[in-house]
Amino acid sequence: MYGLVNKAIHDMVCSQFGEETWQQIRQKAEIETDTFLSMEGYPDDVTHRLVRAASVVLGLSSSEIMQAFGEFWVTYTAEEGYGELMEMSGDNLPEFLQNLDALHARVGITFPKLQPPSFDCTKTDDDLLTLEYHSDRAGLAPMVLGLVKGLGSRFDTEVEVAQTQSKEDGADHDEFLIKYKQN
Ligand code: 1MF
Repeated sequence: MYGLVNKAIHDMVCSQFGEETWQQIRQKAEIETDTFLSMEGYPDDVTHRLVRAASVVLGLSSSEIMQAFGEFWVTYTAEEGYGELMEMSGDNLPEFLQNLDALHARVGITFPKLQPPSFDCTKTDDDLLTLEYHSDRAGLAPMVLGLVKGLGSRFDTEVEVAQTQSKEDGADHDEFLIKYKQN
């Protein structure tokens, strides 16, 4: 994944727990550098090692870390150079989720090493959405829970999100049910 992801993990840890905690996590993850280059591609393994190490050092599950990171990502990217991209992608939760593939297509034009996931969002009722998440990457479904919650905060929308299908349990893709209410 692009270094932007690892840089975001670094910035999240440092802002919430401080530099010393970051150094512990970095050492446990066996990572040599303190400066991830946003534009450079890194092996996915680097990100997974950071999540695992953070889980041990902070005493939280990997799933909790990934959810927190998903929430963080929404505000982080909006503030770190992708505000316009985020604004172009919708004014409310269902619209934004429907536009996620277009968002990644835009990023992919400039950054061809992007391996974008694909999201398929369907409105099943007034206040209900189903969200299919297709990714070549394994293990990131908990991050999607956080991303949806982060979008809820972004759009002042109350959300309840639950995973209803999991690739880990043999399903073809991950799927989420989202109940929402815009304030
Ligand atoms: O392949 C990748 O490197 C990659 C990185 C981040 C692919 C996708 C993403 C974003 N995505 C991460 C979780 C899913 C990963 C997967 O299943 O393969 C989150 C998508 C998302 C969902 C809900 C709401 C907002 C979301 O993201 C908005 C977004 C997406 C991508 C970028 C920014 C905001 C982005 C921008 C530039 C990038 C990489 C990602 O790379 C750079 C950065 C700086 C300079 C050059 C390239």
